[in-house]
Amino acid sequence: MATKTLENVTVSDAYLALMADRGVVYLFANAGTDFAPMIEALARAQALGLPHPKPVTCPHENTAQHMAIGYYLATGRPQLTMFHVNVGTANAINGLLNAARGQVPILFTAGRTPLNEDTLKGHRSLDIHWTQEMFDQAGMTRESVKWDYELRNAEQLETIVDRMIAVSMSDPKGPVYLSLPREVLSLELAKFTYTSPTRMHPAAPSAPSAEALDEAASILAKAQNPVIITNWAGRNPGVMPALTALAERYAIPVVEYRNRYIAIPTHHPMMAGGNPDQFVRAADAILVLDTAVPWQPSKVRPSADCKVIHMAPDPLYTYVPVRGFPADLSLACASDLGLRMLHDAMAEPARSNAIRIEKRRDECAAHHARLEDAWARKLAASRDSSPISPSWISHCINEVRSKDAIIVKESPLQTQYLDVDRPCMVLNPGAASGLGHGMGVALGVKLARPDTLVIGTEGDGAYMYNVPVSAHYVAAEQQLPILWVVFNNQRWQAVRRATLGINPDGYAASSERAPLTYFSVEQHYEKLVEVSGGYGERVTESKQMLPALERAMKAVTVDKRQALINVVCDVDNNAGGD
Ligand SMILES: Cc1ncc(C[n+]2csc(CCOP(=O)(O)OP(=O)(O)O)c2C)c(N)n1
Repeated sequence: MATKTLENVTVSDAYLALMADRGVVYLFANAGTDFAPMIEALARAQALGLPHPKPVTCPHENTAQHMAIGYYLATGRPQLTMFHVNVGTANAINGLLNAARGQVPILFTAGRTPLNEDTLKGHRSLDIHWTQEMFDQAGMTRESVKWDYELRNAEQLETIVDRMIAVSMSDPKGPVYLSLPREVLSLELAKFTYTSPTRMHPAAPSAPSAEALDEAASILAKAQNPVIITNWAGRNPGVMPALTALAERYAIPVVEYRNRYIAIPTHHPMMAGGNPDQFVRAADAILVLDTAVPWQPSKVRPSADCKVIHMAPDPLYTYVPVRGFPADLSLACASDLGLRMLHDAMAEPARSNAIRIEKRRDECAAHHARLEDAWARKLAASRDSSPISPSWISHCINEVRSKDAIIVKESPLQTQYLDVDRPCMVLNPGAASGLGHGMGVALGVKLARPDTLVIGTEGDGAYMYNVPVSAHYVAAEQQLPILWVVFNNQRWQAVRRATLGINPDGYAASSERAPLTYFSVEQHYEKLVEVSGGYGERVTESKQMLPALERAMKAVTVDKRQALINVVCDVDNNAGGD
């Protein structure tokens, strides 16, 4: 067993060395007085050129948590964040909820108010060290983390760091929380020895049992009208090739209902759009792939004899208290692995259904052609519309982007106009819909992939939740030239839509200005990016859209500055509400 030894270090020094040894590259942080020993350790590591996670100063916790999510999505590695005691933890909880519901492994840490009033190095020295103390600081996070702990001493440091990483990276992945008391971080150690490389690895992904797999394969292979419904599966980069191959071979339509990631290419004939209703009604077999909510039970239900199969790392979504979708069979596995196994297992039972499968192939292609036709008609109508339509903005973004661009969606962006053809090209990781996720995610992706064009799309409401001054600051400081596009419809359309959904003929419906759903001050978001040296433009007419995007692209790709296009636009009239 190989070991490494550090001499004359603090627990903070040892902690940073361990994290670096375990492959943690960045520390996304927002500091406070609790960080004093950690900052000293970071400064020491920098001065002496020792391995350590590189600190990224995030002026707001929301930026840090979501950068961690973005960096994870681009690398598949666990990410480290650290915040100021209870108050920093509180500000970071929106990001925690998105990470938890999106199964993102974040090592979410925070300082802990000094425990001692006047003894031990690191003891209390400010009034806040009393007023910020809580009986159970981790309690704030407990419903959304897989594991939490408070570091007690140096002896357990290696076990705790390794356990955090192994737990968070095991399926279903998710955040863990560690609080770090100032006295423990300040402890001085003559010697610290640890195992390197680590001997504690995450659990290998699970696979369905042979019996369950055969049963699922038989149901899907023999079905007359099967459908696959997904919205999150595309977050696993292995899903798009596996799903496309399975859907193609057995001619099964794939509905991407309220898709946060995209699991099948836009123009694939088995891509059946975003509305599951007609498919659910007609289905005799449904595969719900990594999807917590496959349809709205108040709108549609499968027939009584339709078999419903769920496949996901946690197919029962045990974190949701109430979820009553039928589940004749639930396969707990990584979705790409499960799909590949299913593909092979369906070959034999599908033989007897070959005629129906071939007929279905034509039906799916015809359905897809109708979708393409409707998308094209909508786009043609939006080309010159005033105010600018979200379809036109989406199309123009697709026109100017480079082939390898990654697009982050926290906006009414219409993904059917993006010609998606590869995994994880579009990311919408606000799994809990905690708004304020898009900009941090875009920053994290760009940090991991500096040579890739990253486009962050924001609704105007969403943009403000991002604490944009914080996000633009990080973009400038870390030299992350991102193209930002704000869909500025001067309202919270999703909230308005939900209001009308409950009372279609009510007072709110009869007013364009129902309380708490609109912004009445003309907002010049293009000026906000200038605060951090970025390029900003405001666009109000459709024909300005492409030239403005081209100028912004030049700022991003040639001048290496972030750029923001503030597009004053219409509401998106075919999006679902959050
Ligand atoms: C942190 C947080 N607060 C409030 C909400 C509720 N909410 C959902 S969508 C939405 C409006 C978003 O506005 P915008 O980004 O402009 O998009 P639009 O709805 O206009 O398309 C709000 C306020 C939320 N999801 N998250």
